[in-house]
Amino acid sequence: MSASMSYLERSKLHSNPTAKAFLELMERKKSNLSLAADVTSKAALIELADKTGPYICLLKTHIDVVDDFDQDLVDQLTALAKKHDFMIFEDRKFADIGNTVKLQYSSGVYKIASWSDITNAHTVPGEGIIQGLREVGLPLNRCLLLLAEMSSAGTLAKGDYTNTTIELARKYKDFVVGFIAMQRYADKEGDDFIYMTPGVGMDQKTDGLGQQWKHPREVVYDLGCDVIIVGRGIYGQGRDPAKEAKRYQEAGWSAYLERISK
Ligand code: 5BU
Repeated sequence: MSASMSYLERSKLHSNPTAKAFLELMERKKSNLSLAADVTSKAALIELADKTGPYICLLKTHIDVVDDFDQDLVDQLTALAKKHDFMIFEDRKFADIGNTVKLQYSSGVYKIASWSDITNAHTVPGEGIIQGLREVGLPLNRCLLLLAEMSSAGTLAKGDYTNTTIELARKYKDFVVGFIAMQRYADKEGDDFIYMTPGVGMDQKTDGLGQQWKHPREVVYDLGCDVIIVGRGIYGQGRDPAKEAKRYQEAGWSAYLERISK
């Protein structure tokens, strides 16, 4: 697969049903924007998801930062996902041994596997983490992104670590559908990974805590990534989330159209 193929063309060739549905959704909605909804109350999260819903393909959550989390929040978010046609990605960044992540993914307060279409994991523990998550997620038609790189200054996820992560993704292709990455990597025969990139913002470069923001065009057109993940650029202080979401959707989509017509 090449960076110049459309999401729709890629969806036709993709073997993972959730990745296939996600690529179709992006094309149908003309959106490669994921909202990073890092707010701490249930009401704020629901309001933000509803306001930005028309413009996003993916709602990215950190469900453990919500003070008043309950099952009703999950029910409301999944109803909004249906209403606005987006998927849900719990950015859980699992990082433990296979047996533990199985429990963390399926059980506890959040029961992530029961509602989150996509989740992600570090590869620090080795391939057991993928095997554990896969045992829970595959029967539920879920899929996984591996953290191949991070957006933050001084990240240790680079070089050999990133290369080994890519090899692990190839080994578990039925469940691993892409990466959190800062660039598209060279494809091998049969690869079609979805590249999701955080650290995207049009108005500021850094947040003083290590985050580094790039322009959507740089991420999608220059670096070949598929999904821009935007948080504070959309809901930060003084911003109108619907207006900003529309602005990021347009920037991300026009960079994609430019890329596939290269
Ligand atoms: P921001 O407000 O646009 O900076 O939010 C970025 C989001 O992406 C936030 O939820 C982070 O936890 C998440 N993130 C990131 O910023 N960098 C990374 O490498 C990874 C996730 Br992985």
